[in-house]
Amino acid sequence: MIQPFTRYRAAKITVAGGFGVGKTTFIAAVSEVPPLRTEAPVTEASAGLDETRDGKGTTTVAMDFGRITIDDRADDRLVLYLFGMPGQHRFWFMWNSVAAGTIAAVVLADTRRLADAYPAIDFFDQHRVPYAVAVNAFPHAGPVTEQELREALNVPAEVPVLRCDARDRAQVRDALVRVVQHAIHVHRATRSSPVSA
Ligand SMILES: Nc1nc2c(ncn2[C@@H]2O[C@H](COP(=O)(O)OP(=O)(O)OP(=O)(O)O)[C@@H](O)[C@H]2O)c(=O)[nH]1
Ligand SMILES: [Mg+2]
Repeated sequence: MIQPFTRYRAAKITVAGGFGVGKTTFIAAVSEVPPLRTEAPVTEASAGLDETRDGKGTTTVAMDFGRITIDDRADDRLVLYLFGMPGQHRFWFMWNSVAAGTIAAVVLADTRRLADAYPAIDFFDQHRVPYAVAVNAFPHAGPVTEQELREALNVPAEVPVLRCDARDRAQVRDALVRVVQHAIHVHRATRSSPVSA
């Protein structure tokens, strides 16, 4: 219960990355409210437009939304509002709207197709939004060291690169805490402003 003098803080976090990397899964794993999804079937009619991967039958066509309370002390509460980007190229025009006002982002990456993370990394670099890269745990992904990941993704040393199974609530929560800590550090150091639509 919120006490009379609870300090209530809220922040928007964006979850991005390539098609089918686990953005919708990541938000659903951790949300304390039923997540809002905008999934549509990948149909034959969209053959050649929609990508298909790992037998994935649906794709996000607008955004995902969820919420998690991170800091839940009696006098201080931090709630994160999670917005998931659509991964498919034809929906990238929505990224500005979905990310508007975000204080930080998680870019999900799959080691089998790291290059799919580049557009999201470029987007947050351009908008000066602090982000962490979370490498997802897909089967057959193979072992890759953090150094190899950093070189392949070309992210600077200060950007956190973590491992995170998007299906695991505790790992997703840890990734979010880490990106919030990183964002606080970056915002203090640079006084950067949120994305404007
Ligand atoms: N093994 C494994 N499967 C995962 C993991 N994360 C996601 N998946 C699976 O990958 C599939 C794609 O996940 P989605 O969450 O729909 O991916 P998305 O990034 O939202 O996809 P788009 O919105 O279409 O770009 C689902 O079947 C998930 O269960 C993971 O860490 N490990
Ligand atoms: Mg999705």
